Amino acid sequence: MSTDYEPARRRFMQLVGAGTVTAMGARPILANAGTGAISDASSAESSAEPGSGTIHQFEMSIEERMVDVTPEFESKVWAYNEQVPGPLIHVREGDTIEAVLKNRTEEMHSIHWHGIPQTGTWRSDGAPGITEPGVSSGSSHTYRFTANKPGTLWYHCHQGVPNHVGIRGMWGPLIVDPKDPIPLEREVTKDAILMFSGWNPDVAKDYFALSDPTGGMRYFSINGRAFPHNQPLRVREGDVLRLRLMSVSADVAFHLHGHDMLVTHQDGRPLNSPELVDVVYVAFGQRKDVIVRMNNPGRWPAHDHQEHHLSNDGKTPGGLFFVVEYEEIEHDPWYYWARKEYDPDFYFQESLQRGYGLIEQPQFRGRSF
Ligand SMILES: [Cu+2]
Repeated sequence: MSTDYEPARRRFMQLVGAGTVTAMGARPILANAGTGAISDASSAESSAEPGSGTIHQFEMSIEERMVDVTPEFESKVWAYNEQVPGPLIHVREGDTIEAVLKNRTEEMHSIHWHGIPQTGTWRSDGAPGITEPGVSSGSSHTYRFTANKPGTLWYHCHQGVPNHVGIRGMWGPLIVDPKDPIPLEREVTKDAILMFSGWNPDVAKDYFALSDPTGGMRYFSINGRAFPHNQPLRVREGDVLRLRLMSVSADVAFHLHGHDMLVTHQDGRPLNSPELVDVVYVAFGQRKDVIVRMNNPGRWPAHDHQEHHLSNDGKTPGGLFFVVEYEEIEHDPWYYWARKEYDPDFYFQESLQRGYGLIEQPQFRGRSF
């Protein structure tokens, strides 16, 4: 099997085996340190509490931005750290997160840490009017909690959810590496995050036109971009591919051609009976992890099987569709993406290898307007 990098988890397990879990081993490499992200692990030794993991301290902001879902369709968003999806937050089970959220928009927002039980820290659950007053325009709020549930989690605003989460991009991935991964997880050579959401072109330029704009969704995207404006996912024969499928505001009946997928985790937890499937349904808010042995070289469509998610406002092909490309297969000149400029981090493949803390993806930044 050929691997061009060591999965972060395997690296971590090696460190555990060697008894050298130190601040240096956990030091995150930030994709961009220019927008308020604080490197956490450099101070881990001084801030570690007995019996707890590393403390990750970082700042997050919310900004008004415009994003291109396709070259023909742009939408106003409220973007965590200027980007949609929001930045990757990657920690280990038992680590503590201390996030300072600064709201630079006119509207009230919050962060709900979806999947975190908030044991003893219910005031950090991020539900305005219930667990906190809400983070109003110009103010800031600190969330502090322990990531005591592992797996594929996510974070999102909990104010005006149908608008803010539904079509305004207020969501991002929260990956908590388990203390005790299942054996197959340790074999993974390529790890990818896919977040599925919808967009409403009728109200894209008016933040406040509808409190619930979800009924008019006519664009659908993976990590904020609709086909063909999204990206292929490249693998090599012998790779063990993990897809972390996350339904944000579009459910998905996900189908990968040419391979069966083993559904190993649901909502972060390993399943007692993993199932080998060729379609996997992911309900709203749900996450399912599938692990696929890449043993069938070719160029393979991967897509939602709900046809109404496969157009860009009626124009096909579009929506929740992409291609898994084996590197061994040369691009035919007639291939749809034959001359596509490749982004190797579109599915967070590289960001997931960058260590721990808050890790930004500059390619997902929206623009000012
Ligand atoms: Cu919000």
